[in-house]
Amino acid sequence: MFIITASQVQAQDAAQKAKLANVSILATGGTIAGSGASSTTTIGYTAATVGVQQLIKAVPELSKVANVSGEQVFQIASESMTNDHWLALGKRVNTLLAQSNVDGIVITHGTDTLEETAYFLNLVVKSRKPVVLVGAMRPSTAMSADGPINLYNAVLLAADPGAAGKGVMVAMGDQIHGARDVSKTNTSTPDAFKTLDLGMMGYIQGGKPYFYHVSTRKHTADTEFDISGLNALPQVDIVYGYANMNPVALDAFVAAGAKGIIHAGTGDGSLAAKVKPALSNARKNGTLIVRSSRVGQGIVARNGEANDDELDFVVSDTLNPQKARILLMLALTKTNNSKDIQRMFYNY
Ligand code: DAS
Repeated sequence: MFIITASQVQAQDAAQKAKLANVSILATGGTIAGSGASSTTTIGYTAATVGVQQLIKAVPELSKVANVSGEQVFQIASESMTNDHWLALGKRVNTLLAQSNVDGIVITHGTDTLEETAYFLNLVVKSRKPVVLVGAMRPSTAMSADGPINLYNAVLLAADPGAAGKGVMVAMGDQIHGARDVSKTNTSTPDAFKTLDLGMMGYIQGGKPYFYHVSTRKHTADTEFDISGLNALPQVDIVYGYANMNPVALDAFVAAGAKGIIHAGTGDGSLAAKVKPALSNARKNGTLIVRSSRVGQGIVARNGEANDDELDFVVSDTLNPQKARILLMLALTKTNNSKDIQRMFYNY
């Protein structure tokens, strides 16, 4: 009969742990940490109520794919995420990734602004180690909650050496998306996160990631942006284009001190006749203007729907308005030169 002693079991456990990657889970709130009145409550629940240790305890399988540690950095619904939250999170991520005992990071997050936090981190993380954002479309108390499997997939992705150097990723619904091009495309269904025209990165299947695409744009270790010395980001606001639009919102943002404006225009970033003079005046008074589009897919072409050279505007390329705002905020921490900023929109 083969008898194994307690110390041999401990030695085996230690050997097993030594083989696994160390993944830090940073929890910020959201539906993945949400709870509802019953198992059929998939709307009208409360986001950001379940703590990080409970999230980890609910998925015991995590210990088979990584040595995980949990940290509650915030506990908010992500529609209330602010620049201050982003700066604190970005600095914490960079501090942890600089440690040799941290191999990857998973951030649990609300889905409403998950794509924005992911893109912000894609521009400020100074490491090639994997950073994966994950959320859920159903609260933890719901029947067929997607949070546990999404968290399991996110941790195994962050623990996988093949995930290094690919930029910040989003793991939702068994899919791997790149931070730059993913967006939430549905208010409530579990398949809400999609990378439409530009293609998602791959799948997570049977406990393994499979990669098919990587971004051609600069990110993470190649970034020129540094938030280590920043305590605030320049104010940049978004005006939304629509039929019968007027310049009231634009004028109010400029009067309130916005350093940049993202114009989420109709079509190819078109400017309504009533709004163009106000945009041009704002630019002449020093506000940086970026022409983006409400459409969500496609290139906003320079000198297409407006003479950007003459107006001294920047175009957002394929970045949606909410991501263009993030890049412009970081760009304005380095320069006010519109040509240099346009280069950044073609690089990131
Ligand atoms: N309010 C949403 C948020 O926190 C809930 C969610 O989908 O995560 O983003």
